[in-house]
Amino acid sequence: TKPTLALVGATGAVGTVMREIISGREDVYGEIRLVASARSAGKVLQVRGEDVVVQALAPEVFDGVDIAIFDVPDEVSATWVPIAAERGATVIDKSGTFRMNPQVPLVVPEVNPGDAANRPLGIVSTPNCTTLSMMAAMGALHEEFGLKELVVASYQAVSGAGVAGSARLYDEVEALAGDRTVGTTAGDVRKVLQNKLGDGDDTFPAPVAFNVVPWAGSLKEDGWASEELKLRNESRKILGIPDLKVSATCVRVPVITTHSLAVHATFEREITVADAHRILEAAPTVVLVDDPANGIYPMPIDVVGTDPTYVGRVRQALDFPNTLDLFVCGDNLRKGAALNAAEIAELIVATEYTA
Ligand code: 11C
Repeated sequence: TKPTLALVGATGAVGTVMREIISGREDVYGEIRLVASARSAGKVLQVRGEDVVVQALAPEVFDGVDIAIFDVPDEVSATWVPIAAERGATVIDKSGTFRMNPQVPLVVPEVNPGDAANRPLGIVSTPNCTTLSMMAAMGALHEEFGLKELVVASYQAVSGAGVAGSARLYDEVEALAGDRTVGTTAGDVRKVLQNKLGDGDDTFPAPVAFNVVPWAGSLKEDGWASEELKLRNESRKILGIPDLKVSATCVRVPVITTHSLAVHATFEREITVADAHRILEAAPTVVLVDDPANGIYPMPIDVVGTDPTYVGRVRQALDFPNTLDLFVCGDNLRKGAALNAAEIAELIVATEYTA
């Protein structure tokens, strides 16, 4: 029989894309339940072209559920993922809560699909969208040339912060539009936004429109942002390189959806641009867009709404042996979140539910 699926967090930014993705891929599920906070219970949403009434998160909604995909805040996952697992569901969790738990596999199907089978707690985690943006590409390069070090700068879209993140950037752009002097004096963007939108919004620590904000996530020890540490720890776990050297700076940019990363990657063996092109071209979920003479490189405006990881600007670092510099883009709501979770679910269905 086909497994019953529950989508928890069905009304959020990722939940919305998740319903779309599930509806567009091969239908491997029996019943699909949509679950959200009590506030959204009773809403009718579409999945697979059918109307489904959203149920409030409660222990009973997991009875009879085979696979539950969670996309909810960390603290909600911390409480509810174990309840779903206890009721017999295999949980695929998008939050940061369980990712580094040694008893929870952290899976990117292109890189470490086998890890999904070993889940003593009944939980599989799916990585942070920033980490995910580069994993398919880096995994492919690592397999042949052995990755040793990553220095990364991220250019993160506002929808990484959910529906509220996108709403905030749209509001800011609208408030700033029309005045061709704004952005020419220190503090003028802040002033216009304060006047038009008021104080008190804390979606981001600073205006994102007409700006770049060198901050994503929460403050950790020694000035690191949580996103930067996640990039390091998660990359190590997914790639299976516990001593991978990683240093990252995460930056929020005025893009609605699609995270970009500038990656400086050092390998154990000598690697050429031609080697990298060959490997990336052969990687099924990677698209190589690397023809700068013709203005062809990966960019969020071309990537948004699509599934692959796009790689371009591949260069041999001039002063660093065995090192490539490259630019990666991935839709943070698709491969960065919903798609990876859907692919993990499909992997589990294919290996465990079909006789
Ligand atoms: C952002 N990457 O762009 C974050 C959102 O650990 O899954 C996802 C945080 C996470 O804001």
